Amino acid sequence: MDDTIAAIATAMGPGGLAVVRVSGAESLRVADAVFRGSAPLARALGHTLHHGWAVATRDPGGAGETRLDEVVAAVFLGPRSYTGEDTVEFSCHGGELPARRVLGALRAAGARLAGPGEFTLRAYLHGRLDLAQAEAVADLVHAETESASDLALAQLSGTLSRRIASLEDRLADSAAEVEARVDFAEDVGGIETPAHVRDEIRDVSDELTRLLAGAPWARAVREGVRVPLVGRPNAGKSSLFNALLGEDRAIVTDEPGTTRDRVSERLEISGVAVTLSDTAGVHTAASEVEALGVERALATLDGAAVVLWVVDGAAPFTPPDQALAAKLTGRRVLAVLAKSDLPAVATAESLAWGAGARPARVVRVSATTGAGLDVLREALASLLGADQAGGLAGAVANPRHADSLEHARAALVRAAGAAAQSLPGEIVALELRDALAALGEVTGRNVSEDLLERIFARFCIGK
Ligand SMILES: Nc1nc2c(ncn2[C@@H]2O[C@H](COP(=O)(O)OP(=O)(O)O)[C@@H](O)[C@H]2O)c(=O)[nH]1
Ligand SMILES: [Mg+2]
Repeated sequence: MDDTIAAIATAMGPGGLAVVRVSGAESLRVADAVFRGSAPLARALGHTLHHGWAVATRDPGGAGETRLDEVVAAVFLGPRSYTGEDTVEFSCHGGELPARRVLGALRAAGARLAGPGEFTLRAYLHGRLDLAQAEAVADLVHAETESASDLALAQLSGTLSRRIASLEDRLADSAAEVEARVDFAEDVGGIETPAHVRDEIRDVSDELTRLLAGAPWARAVREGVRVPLVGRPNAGKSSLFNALLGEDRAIVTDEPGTTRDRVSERLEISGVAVTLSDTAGVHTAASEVEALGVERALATLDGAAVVLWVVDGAAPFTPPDQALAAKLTGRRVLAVLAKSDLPAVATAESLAWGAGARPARVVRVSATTGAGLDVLREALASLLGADQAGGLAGAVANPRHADSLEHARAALVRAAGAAAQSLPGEIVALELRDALAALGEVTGRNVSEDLLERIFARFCIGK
């Protein structure tokens, strides 16, 4: 962390501006080797802008300079900078070459090319952001809906971190108290865990339960979900796909088996980026191309958040429908009785499964009239967890965080059990320390190098 790093912070390609960032103990010296303005940047105050030229030395002897670009240098002095270190940001003209050449000159002057997320990693290592906040930076960059962006901003501003940190503080107090009683067992009345500590353990555990209840929805908002439509040929999948997208995208015909490959489109449902995929009808395929489509349709089920099982509501429910139903066992299924504008033949009762599983919801829709589409969208959102979620501020969107909180909660359940059975205080304390360590994986009070590496590998270079 002692060296000085540099990278292009903006996306490559033609554009208005391109920003090259330098950070580290030597960043002002390195920047001055490249910058020609009215005064050296080393003399600048923090949070100031300086117009000038970026130059490259023409030969190793240092005789003569070539102008690379006209730039504005922004100087931030540590610790009041993004990374916490002295930082210079050169705003270059947009396009790849000016920024690339300025970066080259900075490297020639001694800066090292930054790795992915290394500026943010430094912000974390210097205590400018905790780990959950640093991860929110990447979430913000990757957000595809306004809700995902709001969620990331709330996490970046520390809403989740504060909730977890306060739980950490409370558990640390409880653990210290239990440990003190163990150490001075004779003085403070034996091994009983006091009632107020037991209450505290239960309260913290309840708070974790509340946080985790909203986690599936928050994750759906953060990452988006995949929702495949499956069903027999002619059930009305492509029509529904089009109706949900509000445009004609997939081919609709009267001839069964026309959709031979899947067609995917993005849409937004209650702030979640949903990748909807229309698939070939699942049945015994007549041709080879079709068989391939059917195979792919079944493959899309893996990793799908919810499967939309489309059944022709205007036709009898048949053994092939039943066969498909069996393939859906164990998935989270939203059944759609399509063509509700026609007289109903198949009903919610007809959707009897073979192997014990049942659709979570059944909704009647008509792609032709649009009836039921809103109910379908709502049912989908509620299956994704919208019902359990409170607000998105302070929500647990990152599965890594959810795993750690789950771990902490399990340890607290064990701690409460041990306390209830009047087991030795050492055991209660051990479980409390385990819970604390798990919470520390979220805020970063307890993380390995390895974990940090994995987290920051997701970042862009220059962030
Ligand atoms: N009346 C009515 N017909 C529909 C509706 N949805 C689909 N269809 C018709 O059912 C047939 C098959 O539809 P399609 O979407 O291609 O089914 P897929 O094979 O499951 O993709 C076509 O003739 C559609 O016009 C609907 O909501 N109402
Ligand atoms: Mg189709």
